[in-house]
Amino acid sequence: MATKLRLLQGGISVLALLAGLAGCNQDQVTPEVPQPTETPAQAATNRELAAVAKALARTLGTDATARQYLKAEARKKFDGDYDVLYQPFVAAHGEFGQRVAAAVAKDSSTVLTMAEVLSRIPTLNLSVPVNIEKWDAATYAPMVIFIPAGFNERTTKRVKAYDQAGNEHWLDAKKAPNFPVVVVGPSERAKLPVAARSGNTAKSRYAEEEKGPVEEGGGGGGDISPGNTRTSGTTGTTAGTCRTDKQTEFLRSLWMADVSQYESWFLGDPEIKLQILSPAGGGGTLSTTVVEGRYTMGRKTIEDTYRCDARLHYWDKAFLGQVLAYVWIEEDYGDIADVKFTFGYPAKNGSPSGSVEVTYKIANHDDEIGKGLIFFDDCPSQGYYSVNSGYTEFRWVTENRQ
Ligand SMILES: [Ca+2]
Ligand SMILES: [Ca+2]
Repeated sequence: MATKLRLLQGGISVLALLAGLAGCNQDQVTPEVPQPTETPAQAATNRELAAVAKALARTLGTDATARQYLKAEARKKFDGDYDVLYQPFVAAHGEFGQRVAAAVAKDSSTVLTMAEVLSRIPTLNLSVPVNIEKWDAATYAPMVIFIPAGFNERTTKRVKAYDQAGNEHWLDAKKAPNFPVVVVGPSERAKLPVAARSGNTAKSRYAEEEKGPVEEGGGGGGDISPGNTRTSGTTGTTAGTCRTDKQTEFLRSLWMADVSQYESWFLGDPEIKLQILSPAGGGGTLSTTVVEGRYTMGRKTIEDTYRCDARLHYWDKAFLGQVLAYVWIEEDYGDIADVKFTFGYPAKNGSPSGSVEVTYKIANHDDEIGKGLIFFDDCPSQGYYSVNSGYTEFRWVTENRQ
């Protein structure tokens, strides 16, 4: 998980927010609180991102046409969210890109050029995660925030925003403001690499692979929010008959108590990845990935119930065995590394205790929601599987059928 960030201290002036907004947003400027120390590398990255955010706020502030283009492009939701990749955008709006680059070059807090920033972050992304429909782009200059290196949904209390005059503001990291904000940072969804000349042809691994939600109608996969389940609380498993050998597993629904525990408002909708692994066997054989599924949905949808009918895998016990490991991740971005993990499990239903080992991939900024073992012969007693508790609880429902 990402290490924590000490937000840059010193010289911070909490100025009145933009005219017309000050009255309703005072409570969104949070008091200064001690933050964990950022590493020198994170501090350097944040200086670069701050220079880009400042340059964008300044340039957008003086260019109504660019604002209108940005709003129009974001509303296209090319990857399923209000995202616009920076390189294709400036390839189509060259003068805007040149002005941003000139503003970055003039900024004394960084020695990097915009071209160098883009070579390090080729999928640099602009998004308008909240209040885009309220945004009168012809007249309103939005503040711009950057996603700081070391950002962590659980611990970061506030994020820095710049207005068009270069003033700094602090926004609450937990609670979305009620005005539009432009967010700059690495894309959470685009595939690498993106060539500057490619036009707006970048692909999203989410837009391509998402299994759309389905209306409830026949079959399981019902509501799993606490208001709609028989009982709330932790879920156990009991020996049951929810599976038949040589049938297919489907993912029917997902639920989170509080999506902001895993994805802040300025990161838009959640990107949920499920990796199902067949554990390592004897003789040093490696674990193998059976399924790698990606699901995205509105923030409110998953806090209610996200219903889907996504095929996961065929379960033939003779081939896949009795147990599979589930790893749930909320994908952000970053460098990807292998994680080796050993799951222990107790004796149950007449079977002895044991342990299994799996190796899975996670990026250094991703949020691991949870992981656990799913046994063929164990069925969730509440009808759903669950990890964590309280605000961080996450539930899912599977169905085994022809
Ligand atoms: Ca996240
Ligand atoms: Ca997101």
